[in-house]
Amino acid sequence: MTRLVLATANPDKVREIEPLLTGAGVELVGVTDMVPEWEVVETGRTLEDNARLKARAAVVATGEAAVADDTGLFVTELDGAPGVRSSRFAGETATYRGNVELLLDRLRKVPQKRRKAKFRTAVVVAKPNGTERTFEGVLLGYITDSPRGDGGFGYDPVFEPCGQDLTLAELPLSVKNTMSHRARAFIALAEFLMANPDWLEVTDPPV
Ligand code: ITT
Repeated sequence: MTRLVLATANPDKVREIEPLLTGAGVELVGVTDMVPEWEVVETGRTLEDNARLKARAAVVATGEAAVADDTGLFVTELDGAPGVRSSRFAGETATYRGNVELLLDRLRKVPQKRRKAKFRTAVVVAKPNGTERTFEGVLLGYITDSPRGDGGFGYDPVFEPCGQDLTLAELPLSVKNTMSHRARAFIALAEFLMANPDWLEVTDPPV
């Protein structure tokens, strides 16, 4: 097994990501288990920028290769909001519930067929020698009228993937992990690592 530091402060994500990388011979270690005070201010303009900021900050803090994801919910009717600001939609100290309430309020008069949305995840894996790779995953769906389900996290109770009549919070994690934005991005990373088994070990500077 090769060690890879997981650069997130969100335990809900750790639970989802772990099963996605086990098949690729990767042992994930949470950055906050190694450096408890680890924290990153997400100042990037894109999901990729923020994922890179988190991955690089974890490389600096631990001296090891690290992976991070940044995810946003993009709602068509709201011109792509909350997007990169998904965690802070209802304010700097917003809770999952506060964000969901604000979203439903903004869409209060919007009919079902205009409630299209997508989750997008950018994953960046970074090594101490400066080499990086980026992967992405997208999930299309609709925002429901009210929250349903108590699985998942964040906006899951109000997101119904296309072709489903259950929200992501009503689906078991094993099903969310076959289709989600985050699953698609991390499966792409797992496939890359399986095709390039020495990639994490190589320490030469990039050319
Ligand atoms: P880290 O930056 O420490 O990884 P975070 O919670 O800030 O944790 P993101 O910036 O990637 O993570 O995510 C922004 C918000 O988007 C997050 O707080 C959730 O509210 C929401 N979110 C992310 N992934 C989600 C998912 O799979 N389902 C529902 N909501 C999600």
